[in-house]
Amino acid sequence: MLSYSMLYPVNSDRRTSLSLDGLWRFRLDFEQVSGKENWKCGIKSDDLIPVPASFQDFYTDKKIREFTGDAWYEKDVTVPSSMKGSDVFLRFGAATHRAEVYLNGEKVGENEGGFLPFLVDITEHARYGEQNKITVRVNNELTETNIPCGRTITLSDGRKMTKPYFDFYNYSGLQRSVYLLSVPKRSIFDVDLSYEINGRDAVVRYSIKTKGEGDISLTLKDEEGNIAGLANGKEGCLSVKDAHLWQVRSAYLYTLSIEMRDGDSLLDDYSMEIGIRTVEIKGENILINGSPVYLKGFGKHEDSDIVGRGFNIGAMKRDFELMKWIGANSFRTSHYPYDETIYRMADREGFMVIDEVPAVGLFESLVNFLDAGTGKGAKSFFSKPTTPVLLKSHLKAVEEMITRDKNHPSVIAWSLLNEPESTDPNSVPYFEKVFSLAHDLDPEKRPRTFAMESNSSPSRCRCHHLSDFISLNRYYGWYILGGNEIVDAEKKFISEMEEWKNLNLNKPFIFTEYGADTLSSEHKIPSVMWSQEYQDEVLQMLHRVFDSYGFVKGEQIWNFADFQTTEGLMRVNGNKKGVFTRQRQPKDSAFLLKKRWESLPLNYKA
Ligand code: CKX
Repeated sequence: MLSYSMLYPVNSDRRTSLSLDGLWRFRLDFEQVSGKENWKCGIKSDDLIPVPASFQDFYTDKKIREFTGDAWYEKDVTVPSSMKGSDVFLRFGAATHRAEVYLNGEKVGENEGGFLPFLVDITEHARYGEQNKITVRVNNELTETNIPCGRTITLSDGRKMTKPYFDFYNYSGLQRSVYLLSVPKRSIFDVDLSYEINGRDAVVRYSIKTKGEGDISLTLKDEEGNIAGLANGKEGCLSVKDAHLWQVRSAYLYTLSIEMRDGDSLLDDYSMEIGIRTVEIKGENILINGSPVYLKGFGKHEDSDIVGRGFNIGAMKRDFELMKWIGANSFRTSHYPYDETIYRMADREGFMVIDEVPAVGLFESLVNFLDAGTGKGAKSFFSKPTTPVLLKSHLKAVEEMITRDKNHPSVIAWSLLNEPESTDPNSVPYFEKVFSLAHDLDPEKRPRTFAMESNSSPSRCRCHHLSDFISLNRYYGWYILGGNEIVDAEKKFISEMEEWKNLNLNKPFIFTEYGADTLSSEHKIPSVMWSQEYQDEVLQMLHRVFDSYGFVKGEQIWNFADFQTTEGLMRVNGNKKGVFTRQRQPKDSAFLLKKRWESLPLNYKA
C-alpha cells in the first residue's frame, strides 16, 4: 500500500487544496554546482518559469532546450496557520523523471517516476503563518532502471544528453499542478468501487480505507441532486434503484459523498463523481454494461506548442471537441498516465480510456520505431543484471496508476507495457509479476493488455497469453513495405492476421497503433509517402483488413496529432503521423476517418 493517499485534491469542509501553480523561480545546474553552492537553501535566480509546463520550449538557447541533468524550481509560500493541527502535504502532479523536495533548506521528500503524483508530508517541517521556501530539484536523465527507459551519454564538451529508447521528446520539469494540501489527521485515505447491474437496478460495492478510526457514511446523489443511495460502514453496498448507467459517449455521473465522523463531530469529508458501469471480456467481445463495443479513436500524447508535455487545459478541451467531431469513442494514454483532469473530462464525455503505465522503451534501440516497426533489432532486454531494479520501478508505477485512476468510469483497461521485447524468454516472469499486480490492485478487475510491435508476432511473442485482449501496433504500408509496395504490405498483413486467427485465442484484438507519417503541407497525385493522399491510401488498405476479421474489436490510429520527438533523419521536427497537426487542425485523413467512424455502430461486429 502507498504511504500517501492518491485521492484527487479537493476543497471540502475539512480539506483545503491550495494551488501553487503560476510562476516559480528556475535555474539549470549546467556546472553541477548546486551541491557545493547549497541551492537547496536558495537557488539565487531571477528567471521565472510557468508551472505546470515542460521547461524546454520556452527558451531560444539550444543548450537549455537540450539540457540534461538537474533543473531547480523554487517558490515562497505562506502555509496558513489554519492548517496547523492537520496533516499538511505538498502534492506534485508530476515531476519528470525524479525529484528531491526541500522546505526551508531541509530535505522533506523525494520521488522517482515522472508521470504520476507524489506527496511530501511537511506537517512537522512547515512554519505555520509564515513564508516557507519550497525548492525542488528535478532530474531528467534516462536510465534502464526507471521507466520510460533510455540512457544518458556525455558529449565531448562535457554536457549530458539523453538517448531515449522511445519516440517522444524527453520533455521534463514540473509538468503538472502543484498543491499545498491540508487533510485531517483522521481521514479518508482510499476508496475502492465495483459495480453489479441487475436489470434496471445496480449495486455499488465499496470499501473505504481510512487513516485512524471513525464512522463512515456514504451518500450517493444523481445528477439532479436526488439521493440515490445511502450506506454506513467502511465496507458494503449501495443499492441504486432505476440506475442511470454510464454509457459510451452518453455518460451519467453520480456524486458519491463520504463522511468520517467521531460521534457528532465531522472528521473528514470527500466527494467524487462516479459512473455506474461494468467492463468485461467475453470471448472475442469487449462488453460495457453487458453489450459489445467497438473502439474507435487514437493513441495520443500530452504534447502541445510551447508548454510541451505540461498539462495544457486549452489543448485538452480542443482535443475532446475534435474527438467528438470525428466520431471517436476512445483513446489510449500512450505512453504514460495523463494529467488527472483528462480522465475527469473523459468520464464526463463518455470516452473509453486504455490507461497506459509509462513502461515504454523496454526494447533497447535508439531508432525503436524502425527496429520495432520492421521486426529487427531485438536483443535480450529482460535478461540484464539491472532488470530487477527496473521491475521494481515498473511495479511502483502500476500501483500508483491503478490507485490514482481506478475510480474513473472512463478507464476500461490497463495497458501495462508498450512495445516491450516480449520475445525474450526472461520477459515471461517479468510480465507475470506486472500483470498479477494489476489484477490484485484493481477492485473492478479490468482487462489488462500490452501493446505489441512487429517482433511480437504470433509465433515469437511469449507473453500474449497474459493479455485479456490483444493490442497490436502495426505499420504495414509505412515501416513495412511502404509506397508502391503497399500491395505487398496488404498481403503480408493478411498473412499475419491469418496466423493470429489460426491460434484460436478467443480474445478480442485492438489495433492500438497504425498509420503513416504525413506532412500537412504535402499533396501529390499520384501519391507518394509523406503526402496526405498516401496517408488516406494506407488507412483505406488497413481498414479493409480490419473489417475482414471479426475478432478485431477496435482501431486506435497513431496518432491523434503530430508531436515532438528527438530530432533525427526520420523525424521532420517531430513525428507526423497525426490525423491533426500539432496545432489541432485536420489533415485530409480526418475527413476519411470521420466518414468511417460515424458510420460504424458502437456494437460493430457484435
Ligand atoms: N510505436 C513500430 C510507438 C510510438 C511511435 C510509433 C512511430 C511506434 C512505431 C513502432 O511511440 O511513435 O514510430 O510512429
